Amino acid sequence: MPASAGGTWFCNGVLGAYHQGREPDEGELKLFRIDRKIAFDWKLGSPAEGIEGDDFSVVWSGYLRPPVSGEYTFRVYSDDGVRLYVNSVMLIDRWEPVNLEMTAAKEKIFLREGEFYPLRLEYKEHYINSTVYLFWEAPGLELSVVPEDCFFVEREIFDKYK
Ligand SMILES: [Ca+2]
Repeated sequence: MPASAGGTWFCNGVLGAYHQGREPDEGELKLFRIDRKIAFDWKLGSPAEGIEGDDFSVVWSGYLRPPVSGEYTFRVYSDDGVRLYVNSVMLIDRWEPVNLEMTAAKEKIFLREGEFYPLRLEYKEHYINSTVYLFWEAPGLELSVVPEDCFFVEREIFDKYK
């Protein structure tokens, strides 16, 4: 459902910038698209047509809107590396290759129900499996994949890349 804050309208989703190459800054930008959530198991395959299944990277950006107020712990299950920023705080820095591992944030972060917090998740795949899931938990909120209705992007971005 669309929502507004500070005169800006938001729609559900998160913007994925897909690159061929392990480093988003150095790789070739192949595709922007709106993803509904960050929960992908591409296994040996490719995330999209025109992108090879090895040596790619994705930067997701948008907003999180928490369903409850409290101290959140984020976790990413991935293969390979990830860096997570919430409200511009770097919570996970695990950029080396990993094999299907859950990585917990170094610290908790307090988030208020119903507010929009900037999200940035950088992900890279070296080879073989490619997998990435974003989880959160908080008091009163069980450990779970962050659900679709808690991701937002500005409506202009949604309309351009949906
Ligand atoms: Ca891999």
